[in-house]
Amino acid sequence: MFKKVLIANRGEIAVRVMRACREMGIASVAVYSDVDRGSLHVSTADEAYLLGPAPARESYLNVGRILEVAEKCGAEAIHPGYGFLSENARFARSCAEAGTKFIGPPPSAMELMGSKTRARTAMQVAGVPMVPGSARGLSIAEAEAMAAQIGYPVMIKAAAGGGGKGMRLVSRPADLKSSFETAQSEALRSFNDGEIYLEKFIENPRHIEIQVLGDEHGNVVYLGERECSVQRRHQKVIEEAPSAIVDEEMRRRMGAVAVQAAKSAGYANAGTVEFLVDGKRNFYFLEMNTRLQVEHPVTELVTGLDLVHLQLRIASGEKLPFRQEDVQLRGHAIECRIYAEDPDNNFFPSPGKIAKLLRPSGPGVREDSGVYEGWTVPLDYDPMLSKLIAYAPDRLTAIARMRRALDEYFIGGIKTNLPLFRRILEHPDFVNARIDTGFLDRLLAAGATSSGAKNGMAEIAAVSAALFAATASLKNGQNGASKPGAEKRSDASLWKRTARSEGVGGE
Ligand code: MV4
Repeated sequence: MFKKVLIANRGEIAVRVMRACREMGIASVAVYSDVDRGSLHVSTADEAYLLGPAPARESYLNVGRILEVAEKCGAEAIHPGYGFLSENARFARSCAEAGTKFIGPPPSAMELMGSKTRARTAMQVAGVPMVPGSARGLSIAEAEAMAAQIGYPVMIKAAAGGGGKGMRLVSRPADLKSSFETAQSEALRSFNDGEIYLEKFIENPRHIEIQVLGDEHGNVVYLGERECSVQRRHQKVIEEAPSAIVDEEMRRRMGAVAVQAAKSAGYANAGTVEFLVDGKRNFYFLEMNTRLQVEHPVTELVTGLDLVHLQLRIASGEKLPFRQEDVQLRGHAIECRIYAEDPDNNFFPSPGKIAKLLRPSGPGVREDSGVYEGWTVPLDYDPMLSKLIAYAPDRLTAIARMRRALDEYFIGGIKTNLPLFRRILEHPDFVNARIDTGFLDRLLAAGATSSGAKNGMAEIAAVSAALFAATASLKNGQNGASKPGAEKRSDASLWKRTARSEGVGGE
């Protein structure tokens, strides 16, 4: 096993990886930018080195400087976290050349999955179910012919894209040419690669992904699915495991496909195979993410595995310590991504000083955080503060637990999306697992967040009705402790409640 690992990231994921290192007796090395001197990941690490100025290009994306630090401090391996350099095959190659182990898949697998058309071709050959469409880049004329053949609406996508970038929905033949041209120039601008392909449009799909894990000896297992349909602008907001629509038989089929996809790509370490699932529960390969994902904790909670421990063991050459039949799913986990952003102002980033922080804990609650009270959230990076994860024996109890944990959570001094989660978790469609990738947009279109004083009577009635329905179905599930409408608590009333319980002394 490695004695020292450098974590080329910041925030909650850097802290998460350092915790695993500490548990395994591995020394951890933080790197940081000028504005991150006082960040939590710096004080969590055993050693820390300055990379450079705030802009990511000069700090967390600065390959030369990161490898120089690894060399100087004697780190044998680099964990890239997610984002930044995590899916950069050139970085993985540079690590190998510098004699430092990149904790992730082989660069060849990262390259293959980085090109959506190359990935589609390879996955098709491997027998992975695919949305009808092209397996390679197309000209406008070819796209028009293919769209006519598979039928409108179609989706135009950039081969170098992913995560929704450079994507266009085309509803009728008359729009194809201009959409193609827009998507192509956008792709050229963003990725310096204008390759465009086309797929049949799947309406209001669910986004369900399978976690895979492979060692460097050819063994690959799947660790169940994550339901990631609650998202906004291709940013996931809530994830859960398992998915309410995946039964054992569907899980086995999706898992077998994901393992096949990973094996045919020569994959090793942690990876995720993303699927679109249509209204008839048909699933189609979308893309493969070659990194540890933000939402990995929900899989950890339902499998009882520690994915970062396993990543470290795999990278150091160990075989997978269990077989597929040893993997058992138990209970239900839900994750909320807590952001410094203002849900009442179009989710505008809201960096600033965290003046007060009350964190949730107690049974079945995990908080993976990168912040502390008194810290100032910089405006230079993604404003995710923490992930709140609730775990319980079943979905409705996990929802109740998450609502309780959200009520305990108080982040003062900056705007956060906490009120949005309170709203989602009491929505009857969420409670009943009637979610697809359009769920959150529909909810947001229906009205302002519950914290706003601008709610009209109709909105209040709608919220009350939703609350009542949610509470009623929670009661049907199990605990009937709550009165309809009784659990609506604002940040302010939380403060009052806290003050009161402190006054009474230990409630
Ligand atoms: C699609 C689709 C419908 N049909 N492809 C969005 C992110 C990118 N990875 C692929 N995406 C989609 N591709 C076809 N053929 C709908 C989406 C999509 C989506 C996918 C996953 C999660 C959220 C989404 C939100 C809107 C659209």
